[in-house]
Amino acid sequence: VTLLEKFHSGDVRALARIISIVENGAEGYREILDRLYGRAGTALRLGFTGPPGAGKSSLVNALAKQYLSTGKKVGVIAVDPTSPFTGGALLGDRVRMTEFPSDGSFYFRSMATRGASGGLSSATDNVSIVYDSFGFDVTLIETVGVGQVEIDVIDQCDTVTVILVPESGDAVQTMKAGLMEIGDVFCINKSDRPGAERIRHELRSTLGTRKTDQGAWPIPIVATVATREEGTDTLRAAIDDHISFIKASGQFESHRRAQLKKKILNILKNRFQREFIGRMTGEMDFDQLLDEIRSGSTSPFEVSDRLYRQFGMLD
Ligand SMILES: Nc1nc2c(ncn2[C@@H]2O[C@H](COP(=O)(O)OP(=O)(O)O)[C@@H](O)[C@H]2O)c(=O)[nH]1
Ligand SMILES: [Mg+2]
Repeated sequence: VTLLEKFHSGDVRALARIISIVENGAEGYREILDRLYGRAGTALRLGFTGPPGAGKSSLVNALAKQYLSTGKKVGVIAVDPTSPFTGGALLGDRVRMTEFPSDGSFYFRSMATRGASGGLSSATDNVSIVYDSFGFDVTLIETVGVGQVEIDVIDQCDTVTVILVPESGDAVQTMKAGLMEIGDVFCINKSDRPGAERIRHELRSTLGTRKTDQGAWPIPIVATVATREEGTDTLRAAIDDHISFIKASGQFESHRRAQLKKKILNILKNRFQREFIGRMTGEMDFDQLLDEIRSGSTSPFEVSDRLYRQFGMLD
């Protein structure tokens, strides 16, 4: 029996192995993905982002339980941008996982930000495809709301929930962190703490200034206490509403198509970079070109033009 056959029969160890192969871009990962795409495309991708300690993992766990309790199969991807130093946090995630079933209806993967930009978002996308074709109904993706890599990951989600806490400070700070633009649903977690009402009001008035066209999605703000699973059913309902809304409006499909196009262009770009530029510059006598530039007889632009032309790419 092949690995893929085991995978399709619901074997969790085959799932784990395929995830590792795909995540690492190991031998054969391309062929695996080629086959999996035919069976993927229906799982929802739900993103959760917000400052460290806001309660993203706690909320994702609570929501995972809810989806499981209604018979849905759930995959989780936790993106940890500070990987080398968060052994504790990752361990915490793992400990919590003992509350979850190991019968193939649930899987958790934590991924570290890699050096190469773009590498992580394509890895999370590929792992989501694996989950999807394994038969999961929802993929919950947790990421800290910072750099471009995390934004790329969040971009791939159908619905983005931004999680704030009373301690997040004023709404202006949140806007500066770039979180305002990307949320479809806002969640004020740790609503058991003082200041929850205040941040809710500030958020409401700040969101009010976001361009709202006629018939646009009315962005909900949900208060939760993740650790007591309070408000998490309301949060889930808000997310489900958003999915229904974008499916009815056509945004769901157009967003997915846009993401696929972006992926194709990205694959091409990487391939060009690897193969074409490698071939172009592999046997190049750079020293001489650099001498010419240093002596002032040409510029990096002219040199690139010359190289480009040499390969018949520039008329
Ligand atoms: N008081 C309170 N603590 C919470 C709540 N949600 C999470 N926490 C705690 O906040 C800390 C950070 O939570 P975690 O889910 O790991 O946050 P993350 O870094 O955003 O993933 C943990 O100690 C949680 O137990 C909440 O609603 N109220
Ligand atoms: Mg976390």
